[in-house]
Amino acid sequence: MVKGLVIKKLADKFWVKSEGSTYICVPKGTLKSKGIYVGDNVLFDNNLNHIVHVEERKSLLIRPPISNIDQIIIVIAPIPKPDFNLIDKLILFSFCYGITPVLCINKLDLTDEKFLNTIIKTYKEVLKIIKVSAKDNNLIELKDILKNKISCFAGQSAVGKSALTKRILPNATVEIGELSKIERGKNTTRHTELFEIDKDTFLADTSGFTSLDEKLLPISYFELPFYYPDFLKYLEKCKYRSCTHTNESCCAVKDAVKAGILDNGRYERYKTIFENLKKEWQKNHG
Ligand SMILES: Nc1nc2c(ncn2[C@@H]2O[C@H](COP(=O)(O)OP(=O)(O)OP(=O)(O)O)[C@@H](O)[C@H]2O)c(=O)[nH]1
Ligand SMILES: [Mg+2]
Ligand SMILES: [Zn+2]
Repeated sequence: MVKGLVIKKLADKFWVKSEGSTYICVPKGTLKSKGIYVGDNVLFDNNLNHIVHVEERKSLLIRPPISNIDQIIIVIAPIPKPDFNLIDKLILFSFCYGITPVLCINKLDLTDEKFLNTIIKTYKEVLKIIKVSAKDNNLIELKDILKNKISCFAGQSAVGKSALTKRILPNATVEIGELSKIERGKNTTRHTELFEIDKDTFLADTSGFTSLDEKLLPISYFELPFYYPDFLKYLEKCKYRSCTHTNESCCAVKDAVKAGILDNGRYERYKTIFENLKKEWQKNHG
């Protein structure tokens, strides 16, 4: 048996990398292909190309489907227009699974100050923000953030995840979409693939998506406030120690929203996620 890393999955086949070679494997009878993800560390028979065991995971994301990552690079751009609901949920999923989220504003060549300021104002207290352009060769900050970590790109279709991957890894076989295709709402990248940048540095390109179901979050509604770092510092000023910043009176978060210090859109999205999680909890707890 040999140890390897699953770097790509297509239909029922898995590309497993081990000591510089890549093996196309299938799972051994009892292992179901559905239970194996890109990012999994596996044991496999390198003669029969059978995966026989999947090691315990640090984490597993369903969207994008990848396991064991350290960092999720949420890519956004001025075109297509950002889906803030998706951004907030991706950030939440990252925090819930102990994965570091980074917000990467791409297509800097197409952005204006107003766009940048809105994003920075809303998210600067939440996560690290970097600005890049896949049209530019200078991606030092992004490359630096990737160093010695397993990262994956995530976000809407056509924001430039594959274009950035190609800039960082010129030899990677990734397809970059044409705008006509994007306008028809088609995904260019159709699978998740993990590329090796360096011995300890991996980057996954993934396919874009538009929605993320908060029901998949591994938390209950009353835990939600703790996953909003931008709200947390107000909690001690709220009247109630367990304030959820929804229906309570004398809430410092609500005051900060009213004063324009916290972004109203982000707060409204928080309330929606809170209500949906609460409904889910009530359903499961009679
Ligand atoms: N002007 C400009 N265009 C860019 C930039 N980055 C990507 N694009 C263009 O945006 C389009 C979409 O890029 P992709 O890399 O295919 O987008 P994606 O996020 O991988 O999309 P999916 O694979 O469908 O999820 C292409 O036409 C790219 O050339 C950028 O920094 N500036
Ligand atoms: Mg792509
Ligand atoms: Zn409050």
